[in-house]
Amino acid sequence: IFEPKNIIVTGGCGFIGSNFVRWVAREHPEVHVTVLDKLTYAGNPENIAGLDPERVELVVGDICDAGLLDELVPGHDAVVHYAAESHNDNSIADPAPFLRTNVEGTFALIEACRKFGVRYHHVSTDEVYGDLALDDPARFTEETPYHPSSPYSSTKAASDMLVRAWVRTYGLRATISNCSNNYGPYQHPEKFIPRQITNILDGVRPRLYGDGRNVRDWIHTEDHSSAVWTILTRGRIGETYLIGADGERSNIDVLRAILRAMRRPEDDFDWVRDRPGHDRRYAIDPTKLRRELGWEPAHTDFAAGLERTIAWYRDHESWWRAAKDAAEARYAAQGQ
Ligand code: NAD
Ligand code: TDX
Repeated sequence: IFEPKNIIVTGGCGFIGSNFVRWVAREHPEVHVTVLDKLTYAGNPENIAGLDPERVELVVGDICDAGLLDELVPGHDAVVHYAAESHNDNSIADPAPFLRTNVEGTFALIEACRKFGVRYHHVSTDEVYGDLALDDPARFTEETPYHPSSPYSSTKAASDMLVRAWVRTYGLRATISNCSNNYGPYQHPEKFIPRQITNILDGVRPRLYGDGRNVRDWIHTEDHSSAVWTILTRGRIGETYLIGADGERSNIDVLRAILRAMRRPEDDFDWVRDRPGHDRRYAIDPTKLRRELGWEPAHTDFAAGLERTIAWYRDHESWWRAAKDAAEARYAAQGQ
């Protein structure tokens, strides 16, 4: 068992990274966290506001900045890498920042970890495996071949491959996790669930892509955080672990659940242009993580998690308003 005392969390001002930072501050108060975040449109320091400044420190900077990493990484026992350009629709409109942050940024981090002998955990996505047919009983496992579809997922796949090569060639002490779709508070309003909740709060009809039958495997972000901590501290070096909580749902079912919970008619939404190359279905088989490391998700009641998420957005308009208006302007330009 690895007991880190001083960790760097990249992207710790984003949705999932900030959940991990708050989770560590709550569950492991003996650990010091240095957040390294560029504060792009998706990063918000409010996501980690109010935490003890003795235990959580924010460094604003770019993971691609090798000089900064040379200063920052020594003295830490682990880097947990969440920072990324994370939105598929943005990657279709303009892939360049995805290549830079997701591929070159990962390269800079693993080089720094190699140089200073630091443990590395790589946070990735199930989208690297491509998609499954709706009627296919199979789910993704650690053995599924890589087959990414979008500029976003292909850059995440490339970053995973770099990490695997650094493990094998240089003996980098690394683990990789590939998680399914997260939901919960602090998710950027460009993403499906918060976009529809905030549309309804604004009196705007939700927007469903294509035929709405695409399936995503939903997990609460708290469960993703506990899984990453489990893998960081007890995972075997060089291994990949899939993270999922048996949460497969079609987009139209999720949208109807949001509409019901917000007391709107179930057909009160608009069909819009489909996402080009739109993956049909994602599904995770989390057996390895459960059997080998004994991890279990705690937030498996999706309806209850959705209710709490809706309540959070209702109570935090000042957090999402500016980001929402900017995201909707981007969508309007794409006819979505
Ligand atoms: P997000 O877009 O909400 O946050 C990304 C964060 O990274 C932001 O704080 C941003 O400022 C920061 N960042 C971006 N480029 C940077 C750079 N060059 N240098 C430093 N910081 C930079 O993303 P998220 O949804 O929280 O996703 C976090 C990670 O989890 C990503 O690696 C993503 O691929 C992975 N992931 C996400 C999901 C999901 O459902 N959202 C599922 C599985 C895996
Ligand atoms: O307005 C919308 N209408 C709609 O039907 C939006 C924004 C999305 N969708 C659909 C597209 C997807 O099938 O909803 C589904 C979820 O969309 P996103 O929230 O954009 O997520 P997805 O593309 O599945 O990717 C997410 O999960 C895997 C994260 O954004 C990635 O970072 C993660 O790797």
